[in-house]
Amino acid sequence: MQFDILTLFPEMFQGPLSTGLFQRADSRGLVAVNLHNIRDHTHDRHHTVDDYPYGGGAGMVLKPEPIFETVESLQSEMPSEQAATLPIILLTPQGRLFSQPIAEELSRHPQIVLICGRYEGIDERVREYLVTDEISIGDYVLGGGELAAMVIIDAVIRLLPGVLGSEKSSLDESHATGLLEYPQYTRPPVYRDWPVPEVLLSGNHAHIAEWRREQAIIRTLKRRPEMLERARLDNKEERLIERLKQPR
Ligand code: 6GU
Repeated sequence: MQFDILTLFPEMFQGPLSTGLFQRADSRGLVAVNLHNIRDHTHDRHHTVDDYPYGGGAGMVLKPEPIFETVESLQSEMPSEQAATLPIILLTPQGRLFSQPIAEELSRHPQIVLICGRYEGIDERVREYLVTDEISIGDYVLGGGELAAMVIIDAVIRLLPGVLGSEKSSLDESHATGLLEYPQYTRPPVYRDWPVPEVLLSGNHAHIAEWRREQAIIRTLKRRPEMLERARLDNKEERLIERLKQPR
């Protein structure tokens, strides 16, 4: 899978892209990340990427020309059928809220373009006539889209076959199942005065699976009750929730 990132700060990506999951995926040839400096697509002596807002007001606005030209230059090097379906995503707090289903949707594309907004805004014509999607990673404001792009790349590449150690491990976890994850323990069996729950040492895999499912439900009810409305639960699990909801 290929990511093309448009940014004014390509150096921000160096750390994350040379570590951990990214590095593993990259060395296995499973991902390619191309950084495009928007400033390289300016034509004036001062490499101007922003300008004053029409109508006045504080702050600067990113100019449309360098952004259009960067995207069009990478589209010109692709087969036209692929260019026609290429997701061109603007990272902005005004976008749709990023989630696991969106990560899964993006992971099915062979290539995506991520445009990192900066400063106080971006010329509206980029939204209207260039981008195909706008994504936010949460209800808070970042200085720019770069960290959001890294969050999205991280969430997407770990879904690609061959990136994680064991293929199934991304299917079982929080948000993929619609529930938060169950508690995990490792050795020692007693640390200070705190024992590992006995069922986990029992070797009874049916009991362990049942306990884990129950713990995931309890934790989700306590911390993220709204997630339970979309989780797929059987009758026994629905009854467990009703019981847990009763005041003691
Ligand atoms: Cl994608 N960009 C910015 N600047 N702030 C954000 C965001 C994106 N998502 C949440 N906050």
